[in-house]
Amino acid sequence: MSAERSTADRPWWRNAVIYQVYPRSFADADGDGIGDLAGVRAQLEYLARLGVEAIWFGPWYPSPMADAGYDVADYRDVDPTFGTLAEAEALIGEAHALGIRIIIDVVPNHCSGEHPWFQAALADPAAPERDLFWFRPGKGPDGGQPPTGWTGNFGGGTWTRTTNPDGSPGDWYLHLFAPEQPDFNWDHPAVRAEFEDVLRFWLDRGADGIRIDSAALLVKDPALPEVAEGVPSPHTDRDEVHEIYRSWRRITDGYPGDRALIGEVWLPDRQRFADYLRPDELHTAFNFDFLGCPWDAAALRHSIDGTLAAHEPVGAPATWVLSNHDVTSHVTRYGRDDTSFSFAAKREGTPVDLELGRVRARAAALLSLSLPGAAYVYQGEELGLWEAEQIPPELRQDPMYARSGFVDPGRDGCRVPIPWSGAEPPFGFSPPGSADPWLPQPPEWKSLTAEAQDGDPQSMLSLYRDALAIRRSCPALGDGPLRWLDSPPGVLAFARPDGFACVVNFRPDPVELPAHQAILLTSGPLPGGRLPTDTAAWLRTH
Ligand code: TEU
Repeated sequence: MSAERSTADRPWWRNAVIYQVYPRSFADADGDGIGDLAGVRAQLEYLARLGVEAIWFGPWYPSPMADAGYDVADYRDVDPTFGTLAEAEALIGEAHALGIRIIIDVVPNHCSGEHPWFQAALADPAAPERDLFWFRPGKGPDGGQPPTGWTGNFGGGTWTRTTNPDGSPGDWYLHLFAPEQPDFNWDHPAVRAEFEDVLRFWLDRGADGIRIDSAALLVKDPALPEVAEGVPSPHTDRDEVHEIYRSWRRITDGYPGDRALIGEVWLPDRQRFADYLRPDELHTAFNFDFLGCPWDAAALRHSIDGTLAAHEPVGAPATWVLSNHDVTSHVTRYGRDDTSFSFAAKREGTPVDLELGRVRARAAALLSLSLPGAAYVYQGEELGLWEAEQIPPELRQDPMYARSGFVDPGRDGCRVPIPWSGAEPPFGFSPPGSADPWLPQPPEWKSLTAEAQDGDPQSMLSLYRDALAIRRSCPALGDGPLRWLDSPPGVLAFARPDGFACVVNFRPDPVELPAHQAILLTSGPLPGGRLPTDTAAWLRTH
């Protein structure tokens, strides 16, 4: 050990490799074509063998599934499609027995239109539940115009008009996402109290962390002004939102063990982003700057430096994310001409070289898994799954697709059920004789099943297993310092404590490896001992 303090005694969330399970698409045990908790329980050994330290579950709550479960009707139960609350409790216990932590997804910005509070609010314009949401009269002579002209996150407007019990047109209500997802009014103390209780509900059941959906959106300007350049947004990243997370931090701090609050905070301004990670607020947040970054040495170095510099003053660890259930798979992104990601330009259907994307995704895995902080692995990333761009329009389910007027392809292509085994769909996702998977799997995935990759030392699955095993045996990876090493333009090389180095070559020509004692792992072959284009190496330097 060097003088560096060991990371082994730091809280898990500063270092962990966290695997994102998207419950609908992970494993289907009951044969309805939709993943479930029994399916996850049957695959916990797979995740333990992969070597992840925590699992983040997407929402598993009762939901009409207008937004794949991000429309929650009951925050204290499990949807029958996925199983029961008792099964969730059993799953948490089984994961803990395997040394795996559990992170629950909490969706506080909005609920489902089927939530009892919203149903009560709709039923009677005089109901007190009305104040728990944003009901407002419309503009114009008949109130026929929405209260604001804001654009929703799924496209379209953010207000839907209600009908009064007598059949007359009524007030409008706010929804930053789909109309089936009414926004809560966080100025109301009952909303705050409710979510504090929901947090306790899951922390009491052993949750080690809470992933906070749309964390920057909760507070709105009650004056409801229009969005305008140069003034704070009326609905995103309001200063008042921080008080909510201070109260949540007081709750997690009151629990034994290290319970973590993890924010989904999409903000272009790194400083504003880091404000969420001040010592009395969230523990960590997803690093979407890195996710959206093109496959380019200078751009990635800029993103890494900017990330570390923003986190340093608040003392929070960075996180590294390549993919999730909202974005185009990075195998596909990295196989395109323009390798960046943004919601505004998803580029579906543009030419893609999947082999190139695969090679780069392998290098990206070694890069992201050796940077300081925690790292996320989205389910199927360890299999090298690419974006399913060929889903027929009539099978697409994401509300983003329809609400954008069928312009945005939506997010179904990164949510396709996992191929586990066998030579044809459903590839062991569901038991034999089941309903079709809720989204069709590309037949070409037969070479990407977990079974097909299991014994192959060159497979993506083996690369992830090997990388995670090395990371576990080297506690100095994860949280801690990073030092850039001298390298030619187009090569990223950095040292981590205790004699570890990572080198990634983005140049068109092979390069020599820096001085080293041993090669621990490479993302591809090293012809002539040199590091080829789009290849990464982990080295022991002393
Ligand atoms: O996503 C939130 C989200 O993607 C936005 O905050 C984002 O800034 C915007 O879409 C960019 O235009 C979360 C979930 O991850 C997603 O799956 C849900 O659909 C969404 O919240 C609503 O709950």
